[in-house]
Amino acid sequence: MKTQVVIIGSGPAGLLLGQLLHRQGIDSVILDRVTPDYILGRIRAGVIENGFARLMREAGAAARMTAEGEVHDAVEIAVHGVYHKIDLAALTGGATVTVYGQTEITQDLMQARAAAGLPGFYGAENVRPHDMTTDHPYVTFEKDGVTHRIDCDYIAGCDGFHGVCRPSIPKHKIREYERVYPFGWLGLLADTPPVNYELIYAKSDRGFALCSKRSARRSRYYLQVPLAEKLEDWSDDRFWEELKRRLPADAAARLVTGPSLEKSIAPLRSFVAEPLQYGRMFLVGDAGHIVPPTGAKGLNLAASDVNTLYRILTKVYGQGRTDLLARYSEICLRRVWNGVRFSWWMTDMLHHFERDSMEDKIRDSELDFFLATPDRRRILAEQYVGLPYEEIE
Ligand code: FAS
Ligand code: PHB
Repeated sequence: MKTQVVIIGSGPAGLLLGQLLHRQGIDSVILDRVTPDYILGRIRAGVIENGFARLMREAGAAARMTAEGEVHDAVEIAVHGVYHKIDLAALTGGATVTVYGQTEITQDLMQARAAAGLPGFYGAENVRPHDMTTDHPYVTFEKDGVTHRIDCDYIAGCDGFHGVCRPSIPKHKIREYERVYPFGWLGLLADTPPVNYELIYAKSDRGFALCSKRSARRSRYYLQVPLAEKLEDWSDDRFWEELKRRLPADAAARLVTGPSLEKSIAPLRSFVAEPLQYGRMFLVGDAGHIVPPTGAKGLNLAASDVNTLYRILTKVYGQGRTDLLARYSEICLRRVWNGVRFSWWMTDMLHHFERDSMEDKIRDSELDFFLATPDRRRILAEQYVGLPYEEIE
């Protein structure tokens, strides 16, 4: 088999890239080691920056997001029961975010790819990139006991944090930066009406909580829990009682509880690999970086990487601009590090690390400082809605 770009990973990054390349007449084959249903069963992100929404429209996969996504012009930060509204649109000259689940995005992109009849292999085992530093890289994989080879011009490593692409780069050619947090997020999805229209990021003496949603009928909640916490120790009732204790009184009083559709504990880490490329292989999204979800940046940084690679490859194939290939990592990393810093900052200010320690008191003071005036809230708002994408000249 031969194609122009092999995309390893059929999560949002791989699917969005494949769709955008297709719209420019660039062929790709997408590989994933699991099934589409398994990918759709992973409950993850919920907040989409405008840059991501624009790419979905450019990919021709935005109809449902436009119809069902909720445009939000504010978020609430509740500190020990007191609300502080972050008026995103007013503070940023009109920028907003869209609340629309990653599962829906992935489904929309899968349907768009299928409708275009683009090739791909799910259940692809032992996927391996080869000869990335030559002009003729290729990828091998096994399917139903048969080994396949796909020759290509470029490899897009969209295979997430636990994928095969980043580890295939020689250790002396890559540097990794990591910070692991001493807690995780226990998430719960339920078919109950959300407690609030705007998202609520709540800091309390008992720990952080987040009230989000997937629609007017489906809620998504998170609780900060110690890393050692076991999912089986968290009944639905225990989750709902703990959430009420971390929310402002009015929200706790009106919270509608119900049976969980999904519950999971996600560890929190900040991670960046540098550079995000090796020869003709490019790391995209979680394959190259991870952020704690407090800033709603993980999925959105994947989208900005996709934007950079898509625009570079369009100029390579359309104008012979192969000079741009060497700039992929540098361009992506500028926005990635901004996202890593913002996500760390939000996590640091809103979570409890060591109670009543000097560090915790300083965190409280930093949060109070940045919530105190519109100019300071603007610093948070501009990063939450997403910094602009860099032009590819
Ligand atoms: P993904 O991990 O989504 O997709 C990678 C794909 O590659 C997968 O389908 C996998 O099966 C495939 N793959 C892996 N290894 C392979 C191999 N060897 N061969 C073939 N295929 C392979 N972000 C937010 O903004 N907000 C959140 O609330 C949030 N919550 C999260 C919760 C969890 C538990 C996790 C893990 C992440 C969360 N994220 C959140 C971040 C998440 O949304 C990611 O940023 C997003 O999934 C990134 O998309 P991809 O880069 O496509 O990687
Ligand atoms: C979500 O809805 O899953 C979500 C929203 C905002 C975040 C993190 C997760 O910051």
